[in-house]
Amino acid sequence: MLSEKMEKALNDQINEELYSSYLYLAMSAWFESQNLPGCAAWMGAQAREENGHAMKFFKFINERRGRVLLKGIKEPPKEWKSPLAAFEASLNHEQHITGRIDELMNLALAEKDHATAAVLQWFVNEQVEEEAHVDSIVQKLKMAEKAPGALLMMDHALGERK
Ligand code: OFO
Repeated sequence: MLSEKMEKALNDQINEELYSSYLYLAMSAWFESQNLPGCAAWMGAQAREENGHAMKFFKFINERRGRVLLKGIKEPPKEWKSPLAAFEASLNHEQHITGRIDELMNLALAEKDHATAAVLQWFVNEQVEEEAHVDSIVQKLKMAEKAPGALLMMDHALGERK
């Protein structure tokens, strides 16, 4: 059984994950408008992955006989100054999510809720991977700013993401 406090915190995280998905979908739409289909595809894949994160929490709450309660999803931004600015915003967002996951883990440990802690451990590892991945794209985009043509090559490479 989930405590009431944990159930609410996990429901809030479903909303955070759905917002993440919405944010990356908005970035995908913006990249399409900038004629960067590879970046758009990368963000589209990211949006689907975030939806999967929301569903992991959704399934877990149900398995623990909790009640999933969905809330409204905040409107994401529509524009970014540059491809670099969009990926930097993505990195900031992932750092925010890491903070949220850490808080959830603190709560699970304080409540001695080992089942929830085990699920959260997957997210702790996932956040390390996500932050590292986005950060490496940010670093490459910084280098690409000084090399004409490099952005198009990066766009092509990012479009290879499955
Ligand atoms: Fe990007 O990891 Fe979920 O939110």
